[in-house]
Amino acid sequence: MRFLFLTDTHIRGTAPANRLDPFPETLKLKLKEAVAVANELQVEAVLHGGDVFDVPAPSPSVVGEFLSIFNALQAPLYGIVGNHDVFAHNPQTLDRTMLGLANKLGVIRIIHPGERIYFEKKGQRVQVTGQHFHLDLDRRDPTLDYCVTKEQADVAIHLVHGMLLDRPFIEGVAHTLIDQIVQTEADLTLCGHNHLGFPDTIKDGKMFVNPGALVRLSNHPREISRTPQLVLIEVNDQKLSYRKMPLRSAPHGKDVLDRSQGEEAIYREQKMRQVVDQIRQAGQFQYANVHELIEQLASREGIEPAVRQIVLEQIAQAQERLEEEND
Ligand SMILES: [Mn+2]
Repeated sequence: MRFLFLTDTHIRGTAPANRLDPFPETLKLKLKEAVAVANELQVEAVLHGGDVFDVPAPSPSVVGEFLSIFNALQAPLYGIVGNHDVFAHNPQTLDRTMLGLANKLGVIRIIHPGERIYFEKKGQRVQVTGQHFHLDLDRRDPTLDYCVTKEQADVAIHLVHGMLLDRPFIEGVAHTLIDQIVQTEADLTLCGHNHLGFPDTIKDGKMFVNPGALVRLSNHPREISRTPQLVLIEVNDQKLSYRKMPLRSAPHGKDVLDRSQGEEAIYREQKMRQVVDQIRQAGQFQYANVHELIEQLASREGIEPAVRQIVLEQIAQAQERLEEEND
């Protein structure tokens, strides 16, 4: 039995500020390659780690062009919700987004927390679960989001759109360490969200993998040097194994990412470009900042979770109205 995993495709109709190539066309080639690999290897399912779209409601022409690529898949496409897929990073807004639409139409089948999807072949049973991004992820007890139990299956795979890392990261950035979740019964935990990925890790016989995003949106030096890749998962004799498959259609980072300003200026300039680029895209960055601000205010002032929830929901609705006006 085979499965193919990919994550963070960030489908969009324009090129990010740092890209030198026609980004949407490059992305189409990559997705077509992934579909061809899945069809050729006759996988049971393709699994997506979230951030299917770069913004919650891209234009219908962009959605149509890209989703029709997935339509060529012979196997079903399952996915989880990333922070970019929904308004104000709030998964409760899914039904108002293009990912929600794709889910309703059956192009992508969203796996919800607590739901178990089973695949059976030749006496082998594989369980797949998923945890979407949400506002408390990597902030609350990580076992609630990252740990699953294996129920009546030989092999369990768990998908999470969260900041899982193999080593401690910058203080103040919410993240979860693999060491905190080794009690999971998933044989393989597949992560998206952190675009650079982390080194493959095996702890207590369990595998933790983030292959990195399928796209390179920033000109971070590590984005320039890495090749976007797929993960091919095989289940044989009730045992799981996997291998990474670098995309043949992915151009070299140095050919598509603009680093003309010199290494030392990259970081400051990159931040500025990101702000401009994202404001252009329906104010995603502004709202991410508002979200952070509310989180900080709420924890400092001891504001009740229910009140915080109402505020976040209203921001999501405001962002949605703004996008409608822009359209
Ligand atoms: Mn992403």
